[in-house]
This record gives sequence, structure tokens and C-alpha cells, in this order.
Amino acid sequence: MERVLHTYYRSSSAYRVRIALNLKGLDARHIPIHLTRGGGEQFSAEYRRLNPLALVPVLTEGALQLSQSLAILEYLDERYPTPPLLPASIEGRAKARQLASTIACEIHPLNNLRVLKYLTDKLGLSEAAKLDWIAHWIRLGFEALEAELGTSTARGAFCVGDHPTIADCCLIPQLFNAQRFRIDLAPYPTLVGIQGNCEALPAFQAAHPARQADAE
Ligand SMILES: N[C@@H](CCC(=O)N[C@@H](CS)C(=O)NCC(=O)O)C(=O)O
Repeated sequence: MERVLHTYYRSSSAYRVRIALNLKGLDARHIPIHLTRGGGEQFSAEYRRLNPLALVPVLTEGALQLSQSLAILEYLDERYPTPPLLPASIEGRAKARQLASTIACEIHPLNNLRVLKYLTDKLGLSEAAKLDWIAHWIRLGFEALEAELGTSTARGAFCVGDHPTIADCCLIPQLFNAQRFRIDLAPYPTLVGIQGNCEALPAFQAAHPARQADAE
């Protein structure tokens, strides 16, 4: 059964899925979808058949066609349980989901390409105002994550415990994104510590945007 990931090297949602696939030792053929070239390959009729929302990633496996990175992470975890991407306890699983949702629902969507394009192209915001917007939502989310993780008794080397979970799959791409926009990470020492632990692992290293075939 062929597994295919529609991805873009710099997409943090696709980066989440690449990390999860690597952690589980699963191969996937990558089909790059360039999000800006020619107005954006995600808007082609062919791609919209895979995801009518015109967003990456999409994972296909046999007859299954799946978008939404959090759903993909949970699917992979249920289909290929070892090693798990969720902690053993109910409380730990809930906490990992909460942290992943904080990133995937509260930070990332506000800074997505189509939102940023709307701000500049439709609402006429300047480039500087757009960068302020990006930094604002990242800082707001990171402050909350740092406040929680900095005092968490559930935290170990990773967001929840001593094994990477879906929370780490979401955190590392969001930190990459913050660094891309030159956001000072000094106020978030706990997040940076977790980042160091994750980036020591080959699964995270191989998923990095710079290591992708479509990297520019
Ligand atoms: N909630 C979705 C978000 C997917 C998403 O926003 N993908 C971005 C890249 S990270 C995208 O395809 N953007 C294209 C656009 O905005 O036109 C998920 O987690 O998969």
C-alpha cells in the first residue's frame, strides 16, 4: 500500500506530519505542493480534489485521503501504535492534545499564508504591520506555552514526559516558524530546551525544512 505525503518544505503543518512519520519509521513518497509558485499549486483543480480547503498537508494511504495534520497524527498513532505519539495515561494524552491544539488552533491559523495575504492584499496592511501581526500571535501563544510548560510536573525531556508526543510534533515546526520571522526566543527557555532535546533526534532532523527535496 503506497503512502504519499503532499507537502511543502516550509509548511509547519506538513513538518508536523514528517516528524511523526519519521518517529514511527514510516516511509512516504513526497509530492511537493508549492504554495506560492504560479499563484499557489494548492489551488489547482487536481489538488482541490484531494483537499477542497486547498491546504497542505494531505496524506494518502491506499484509499484513505486525509487532511488536517492533527487528524493525520492521530491516525498514524492508531494505525501504527509503536512508538506511541501519545503518553500512556489518560491525563497525559489529554495534556499532549491540549498543547498540540494550542499551537495548531490558536497560533498557526492566524499566521497562515492565506490569512497574511488577506491582510496585505485585501486590507492593505503594510509589510511591517504584517510582521507585527505574525510576531503578536506567536508571542501570545508562546507566553502561554512557556507559562504552562515552565511549571508543568508532567513535562520531561519533551512537552509531556520523556518521549516525543504530538505536542512536540507541533511545537518544533512552530519554533522554526518563529525563528524564520526572527522572533526572539529568549523569553521562552523551556520551549527552547524542549527544542534542543527534539532536534537531537534523527526523526526531527530529517523532517527539517532545510532537509527536504523541495527546499529552496
Ligand atoms: N489546520 C490545518 C492547517 C493547514 C495549513 O494551514 N497549511 C498551510 C501551510 S502550513 C497551507 O497550506 N497554506 C496555504 C495557503 O494559505 O494558501 C492542518 O493542521 O493541516
